[in-house]
Amino acid sequence: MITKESKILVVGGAGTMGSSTALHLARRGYKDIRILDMFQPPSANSAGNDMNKLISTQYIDGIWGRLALETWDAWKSDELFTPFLHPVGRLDLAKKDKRRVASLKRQYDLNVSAGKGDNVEWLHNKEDILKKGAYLEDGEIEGWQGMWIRDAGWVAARDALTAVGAELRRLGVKSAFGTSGTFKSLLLGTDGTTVLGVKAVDGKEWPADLVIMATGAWSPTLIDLEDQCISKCWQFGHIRLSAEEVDKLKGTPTLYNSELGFFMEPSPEGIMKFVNEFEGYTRMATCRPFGAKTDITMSVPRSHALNPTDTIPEEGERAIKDVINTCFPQFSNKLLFDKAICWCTDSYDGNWLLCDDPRYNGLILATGDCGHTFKMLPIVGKYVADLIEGRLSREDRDRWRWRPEGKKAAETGREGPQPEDLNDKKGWRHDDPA
Ligand code: FSA
Repeated sequence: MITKESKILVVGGAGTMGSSTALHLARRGYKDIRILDMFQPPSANSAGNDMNKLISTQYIDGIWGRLALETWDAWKSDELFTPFLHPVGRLDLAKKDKRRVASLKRQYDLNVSAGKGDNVEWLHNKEDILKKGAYLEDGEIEGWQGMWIRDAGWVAARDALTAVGAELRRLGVKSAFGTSGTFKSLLLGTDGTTVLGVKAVDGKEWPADLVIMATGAWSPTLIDLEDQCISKCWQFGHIRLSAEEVDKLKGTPTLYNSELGFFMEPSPEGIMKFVNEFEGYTRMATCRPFGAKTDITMSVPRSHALNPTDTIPEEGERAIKDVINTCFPQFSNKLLFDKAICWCTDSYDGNWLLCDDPRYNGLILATGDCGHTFKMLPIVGKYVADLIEGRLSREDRDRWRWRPEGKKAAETGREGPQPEDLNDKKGWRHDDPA
């Protein structure tokens, strides 16, 4: 029985799901929470440790639609988060692929039939698009179509994570970082199933009544998840704009094109991030997560923070430049810098794995998704807290349950081809020229 006095450890507590979980628990009055992480908030291993992330509300059907509306309200009303929301709207566009245009049109129609027609506008052609995003006037966007979404924009991701970290300290949440905050194994009772705490890589033992693993892309490498999640990486780079160029882009809608990539307005200092959209890369390697009897070959993240000379594959750089050249040919000679990969873990059906781990007593998993969780920073921890308190609705409990009986993570429900492997790509690794 978990009470407000119970000792709770949040592993990965300086990342997105972990810090949100610690926040909701602390706000509910839990008194003995400790976050463990390799890095202080904002964890340098977290995909959320990024200048900006997209946020949007057009996914009207399904669970991500429901959560998107809830989180939009939270970013707008929770004083901890409001400074980081930039509600500039979104252009969600497709180049030529008829299936993608049709899927956007379906979303548009759903919004209209749900009485949310004022949140979206269908853009039939370049002329319509330019009315919402004049910044694309030099872009090669002939034949593009799609929709504009009003309740959308971007969030200052790293700054928001930093603010949550500071709030956790203010609320009395304890922490441990470095080797004594880095998970090595669970501590189990003599029955082999009761969780008594966590052992860190330096041997430090942290006793606990409840352990929450919110370890993002590292989750499958730390606890045997029986193939329910597959970690993959995506890549991004930045360019530097002049004050005049920044001025022109200030407050403009974000642009997402599932056949190409996405971007948001630059920072006031003139740094603009560009991302190409694709199915991500795996990095197959061998490891032995806690609970596995033998080594397992799986996709294993490689921390950019621990390998700061890593950049991105040559083909990724070409794909990112393609986004820039297509949308802003006038920026095509700018240097792409701060190129990096970041890691997410997809569950095979795209839903969170947010449940009690049935193999143990006192272990909760909060991981796995389909690339949509950063925008849930204000609310995801509420669901973890509800799970702990037995208040999660039956439907949500079922959706996010332990479910190794499903398809395997490698057959992830995403559209498009299966991911290729980073080991086969050139140009990203600079410490080992062989
Ligand atoms: O519309 C969106 O909010 C894009 S999610 C961002 C993203 O980069 C994905 O596009 C990518 O495929 C991966 O899931 C990581 O997250």
